[in-house]
Amino acid sequence: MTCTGGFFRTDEKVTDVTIEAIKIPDIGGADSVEVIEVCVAVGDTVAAEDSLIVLESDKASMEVPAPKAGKVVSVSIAEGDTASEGDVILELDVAGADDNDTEAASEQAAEDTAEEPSQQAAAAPEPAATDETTETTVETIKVPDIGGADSVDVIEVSVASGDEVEEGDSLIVLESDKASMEVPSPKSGRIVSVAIKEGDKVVQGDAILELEIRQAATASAAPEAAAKPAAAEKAAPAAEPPAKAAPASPAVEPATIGDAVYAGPAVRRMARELGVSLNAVKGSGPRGRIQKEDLQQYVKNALSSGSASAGAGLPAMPDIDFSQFGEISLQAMSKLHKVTAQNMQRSWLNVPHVTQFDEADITELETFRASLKAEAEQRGVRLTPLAFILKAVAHAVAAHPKFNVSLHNDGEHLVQKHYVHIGFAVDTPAGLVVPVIRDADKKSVWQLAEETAELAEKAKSRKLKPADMQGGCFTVSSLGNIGGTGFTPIVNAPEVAILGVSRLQVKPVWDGEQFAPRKMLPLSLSYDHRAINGADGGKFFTYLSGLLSDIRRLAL
Ligand code: CAO
Repeated sequence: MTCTGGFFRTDEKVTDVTIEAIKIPDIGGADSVEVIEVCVAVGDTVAAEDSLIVLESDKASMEVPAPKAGKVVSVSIAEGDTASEGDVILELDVAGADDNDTEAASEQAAEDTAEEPSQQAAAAPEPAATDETTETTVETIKVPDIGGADSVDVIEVSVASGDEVEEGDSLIVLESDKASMEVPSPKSGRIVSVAIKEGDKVVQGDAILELEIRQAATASAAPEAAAKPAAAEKAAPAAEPPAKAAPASPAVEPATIGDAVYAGPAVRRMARELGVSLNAVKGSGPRGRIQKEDLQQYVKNALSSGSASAGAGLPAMPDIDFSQFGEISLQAMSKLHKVTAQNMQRSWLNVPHVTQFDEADITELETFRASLKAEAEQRGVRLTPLAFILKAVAHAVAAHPKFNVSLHNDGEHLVQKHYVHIGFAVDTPAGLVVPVIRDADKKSVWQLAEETAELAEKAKSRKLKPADMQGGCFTVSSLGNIGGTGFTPIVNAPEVAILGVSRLQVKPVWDGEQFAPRKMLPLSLSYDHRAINGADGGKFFTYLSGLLSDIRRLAL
């Protein structure tokens, strides 16, 4: 921020001019204003112009920059304090600071200390020794680009006629209903007249004031310039503000003045650095002002929820107080639930899903399964349709290598897998888990039934190891024991396909001569359209349905 740089006092030189007390500068006559942010801590190294604190009155916010580089030795001010001009902010060890910076700031400090701006202003109209070698011009300083905002309120006029201002000093403060913005002086000079007052509404290009600028005259130009009365200059077409004045104080981006955001310059800068849109951040400060902590919390939440919304530019969900509609209570999500939520969202946002539906006639399979009931009991195995489905899926995946890939992160390759590990979703009291059966294509239906039961039991008693849930190529999610006629499962990325199984229904199916009651198993196949196209999906699905309808084909 440049607008306050000229107001600094660095007049307490404690030890051998290396430690300087940095004080609150002229804050436009406000008696005491709230410190809403302290941007530095003891031990921090700051560069000249780094923000030290942010002040906020009920009308404007203002960042106080470091007048020079140095190391913060002590901080005398805390967030929530109220402060007035001259209060010590901190002590800065400037020993290691850049010499030029230090010298320039010390000179400025000496000038400031010796003479208050008003006294300077009183003396200014009569430049003594320089009269013969300077010329004066009068420029109209106009309202710069205010980010396309229609009209904004002038909430503060920081200068008066006769004032001397340095380049960068704040001239006025503008405020829309959501943001405040200081307009700095593009040049040093003396205020000739002020064209606006507090409470006015302005738009880009409106005249703010006329500034008399003294410049060293060249030998040839001097006489002509000296003869030119200031009034004539004033009557001349108003000069456009120099390029430097076009954007307002860089600490408050003009583009945000029309946005629904109320935040100080430091927060805005931090948001820019983090790539966060402040529109998505809820402010906890006075009048909904966004504080540094709000931004930090927002980023923390986005990271911990795996939310891609900030980066993907998706609008954030509104924060709703549900208690306004009735009684509520908050229940902590289990770790598993949170991990599942993250994985689901990541897949949902990353994978372009296609879901196809089909029904497999498993009448014969069910007859065969029923015929195995006694043997299953002997073996101590529960033989549900799932073991057959896993067997058929493993067979289909092995026969359709396009379903056994993952997309490489380089965006250039597919990772083709030459193993067939099939995962299956298990609903547990703690949440959803997906244990993986390794080399499912090489296992018998009995083995698959046994392993499924074993892994499901481990899942429910939370005894699965990470390795038990890794390496899957394809997932089966069966809600057959629960019900439903179909659902659209979310691909368990980095796998590229998943099969949803719903509850079988006995349906009348036309066999060419008559309707016959058949046991129809509703299936849904979701796949990543980046890896699998619709034709491949259709072929795989038809093949799988065929296997389930006639399991003798599994032997082929
Ligand atoms: N249609 C009709 N009946 C079915 C069926 C289907 N598609 N699938 C299973 N059944 C029957 C079984 O045959 C069994 O009945 P019998 O004992 O009479 O044979 C009964 O339903 C119960 O089966 P089960 O659930 O105990 O066993 P399973 O092998 O079918 O499934 C498991 C095991 C672990 C997958 C299952 O218990 C489970 O957790 N399913 C939930 C998966 C899930 O949550 N998916 C959603 C993920 S996305 O949110």
